[in-house]
Amino acid sequence: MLNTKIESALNEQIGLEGYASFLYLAMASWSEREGLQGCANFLYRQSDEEREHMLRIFNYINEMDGYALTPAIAQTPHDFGTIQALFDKVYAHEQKVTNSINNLITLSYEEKDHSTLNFLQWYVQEQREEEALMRDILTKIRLIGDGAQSLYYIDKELEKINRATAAKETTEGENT
Ligand code: OFO
Repeated sequence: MLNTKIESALNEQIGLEGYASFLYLAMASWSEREGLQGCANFLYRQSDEEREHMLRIFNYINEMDGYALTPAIAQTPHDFGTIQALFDKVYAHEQKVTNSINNLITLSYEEKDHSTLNFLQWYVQEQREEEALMRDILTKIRLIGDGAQSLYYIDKELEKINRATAAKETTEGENT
């Protein structure tokens, strides 16, 4: 059973994961329109992943006899300027999500909710990996350069990262 403070904090987290899913979907669409199919594929997959993160919390709340609520999703931006600006935004959002997970963990400690503490450990690792991945992408973009002629190489690099990430997820899925 969840206390109401934890239940509503988890429902807020659903909103953040849901927004991330829509934000990455908007970014995928923008990338596709810019002819950056590798970036688009990466972002479509990230968007699906965020939806799964959202559903994981949904299932947990209801399993714990709480009530998972569908969130209101704010309108995402539709114009991202440059690929570097886009990934700066992704990284900033991931940091925001990490912060929110940390606050949830602090609350779970305060409320002595060991089940939720245990449940949130998966997100701690996930956020660490996602932040590292986004930093890695930003470093590559800086190294390759953000100019028009560099975009082709950035896109190829993103396609490679996308394939590697998808393969890693498949392996992890088979082991859980
Ligand atoms: Fe849900 O992991 Fe990123 O935000």
